[in-house]
Amino acid sequence: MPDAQDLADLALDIAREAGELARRRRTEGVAIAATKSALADIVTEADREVEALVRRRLEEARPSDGFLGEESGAEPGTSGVTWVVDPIDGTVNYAYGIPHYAVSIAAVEGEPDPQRWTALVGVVLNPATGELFRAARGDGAWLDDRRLAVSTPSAAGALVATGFGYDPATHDGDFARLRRVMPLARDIRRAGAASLDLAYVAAGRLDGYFERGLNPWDHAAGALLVEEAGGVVGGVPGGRPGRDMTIATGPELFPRILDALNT
Ligand code: LIP
Repeated sequence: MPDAQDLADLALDIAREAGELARRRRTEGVAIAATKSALADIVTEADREVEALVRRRLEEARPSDGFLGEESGAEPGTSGVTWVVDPIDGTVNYAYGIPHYAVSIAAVEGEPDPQRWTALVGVVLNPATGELFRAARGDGAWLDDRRLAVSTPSAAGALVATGFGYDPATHDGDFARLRRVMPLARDIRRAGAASLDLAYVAAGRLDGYFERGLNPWDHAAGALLVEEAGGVVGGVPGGRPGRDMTIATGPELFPRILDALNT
């Protein structure tokens, strides 16, 4: 197995450079380059430029690794390690100038399939705040130099984050699931960046998070943060985080949210 600390050091260095580029482009003004799955699903020139930087740095450092990125797709490798990258997670926030977006970089071992891979390293950096969340398997989850731990909901209920798909046709189902979770919640948050929602669960800033429709690059790094902070991640019953559902909570809340989402 590759040395997770070496992978982590590389991911941190690249995330910092990529984050600075994203932050700088934001101050210069953001151009929408195209729409993808729906009119609301946008990609900016910065998304593409940041992913190209990450991909180039990884190819220079570890040319036999695989790559799976939101904007440039998949490239198989021969080393058994694949980098799963969302160059700017929270693209709509980024385009509107909301300082809540992240560079998300994960290194996984095995098949580049969220149902099968083993995440080794996860880094989530918010360039607007400078907060850098990181985890290496077996080494805990950290925010800068503070070790992270998931929370347990108070008697008032759980603070739960979620998100809604870009396709309006999916919203009825999303709202129905939200209605089923509400009895467990003191309140809901919808901040617009899955990787940061997951990082906040790891940090105890949220008691839980669930969302349908995520892509592998949205949850690859953040899910490892939650696990290394003592949390539980999952998807459909018996499954792992994936497009059908992603759930991340502390141990106490997980079965209750899973039950609410599947009754
Ligand atoms: C976003 C996620 C967010 C979700 C959005 C979108 P993007 O990723 O981070 O949680 O609700 O629909 O998928 O598109 O900004 O990389």
